Amino acid sequence: MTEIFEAIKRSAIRIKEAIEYDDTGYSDHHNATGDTQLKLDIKSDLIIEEEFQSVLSVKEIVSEEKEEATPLHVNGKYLVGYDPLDGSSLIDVNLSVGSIFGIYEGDYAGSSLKASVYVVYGPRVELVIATDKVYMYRLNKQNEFIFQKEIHLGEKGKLNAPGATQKGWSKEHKALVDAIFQDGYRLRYSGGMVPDLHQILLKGGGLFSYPSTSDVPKGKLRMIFEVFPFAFVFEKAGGMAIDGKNRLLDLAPMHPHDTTPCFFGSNEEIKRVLSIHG
Ligand code: AHM
Ligand code: MG
Repeated sequence: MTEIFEAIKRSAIRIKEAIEYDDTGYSDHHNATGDTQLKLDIKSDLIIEEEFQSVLSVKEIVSEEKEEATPLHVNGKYLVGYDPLDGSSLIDVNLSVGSIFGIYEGDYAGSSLKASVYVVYGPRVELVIATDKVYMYRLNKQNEFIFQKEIHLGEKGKLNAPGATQKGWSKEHKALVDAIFQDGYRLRYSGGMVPDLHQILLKGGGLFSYPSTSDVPKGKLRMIFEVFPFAFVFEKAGGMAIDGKNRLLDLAPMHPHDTTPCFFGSNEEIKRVLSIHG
């Protein structure tokens, strides 16, 4: 697994440079979900593919930016699902973005996830690895990721990050979000799931939701590349991650780009979601 983490670190350093200096414009291509790809989405995807090509333990990779999986090493043990540049439409307004990786064994079910990693490209570059615990690193001037601390969620937090188009929310969901704000929670939502979830993790807890809505009944966020990796991080940090009713890591996608409603948070907030959506 270490060689996979090292490849992710090398990719992150190259992607950081691309974000800082490359053209932020759109390409002429679309990804499997139909989004027009930025030149930076395509470049980040290529960087990661290149770095994994030399990692013999990687059997196959599947990216948010590609329709199908790409086989790499027949005798490899792991499958890696990744979103090379999540929230990339925020780059032109200079907000933080991220890369997300899920390291699976056997198939891409939530229960097959062995580790997950995410990188935040913000004022600083930070990398979080979840295995048995959740470890945070920060990039220094010499381009080394230096260990900072373990991440633990409190039982209850103070932040609320309610995603998706509000006019498509169900009545129950709207009532839940209103009630949470009434209890004094503060709104924190940038539109980038990596920095939004990183903030909740580092500030001790809260709730991030991307529910089912009238326009996207199965939510927007993809299981393999976004939802499962973060569900793993939240559970290992002492929190919970559900689709409203079920534990997210008990789900399995039928297709690489399948999405699901999702709620990530500390235990009190997720119990509250269960009492309404469950
Ligand atoms: P992307 O993978 O196309 O960048 O989309 C994913 C992003 C997440 O980072 C974020 O949480 C979500 O889309 C925001 O969506 P919305 O603006 O609908 O709340
Ligand atoms: Mg994404």
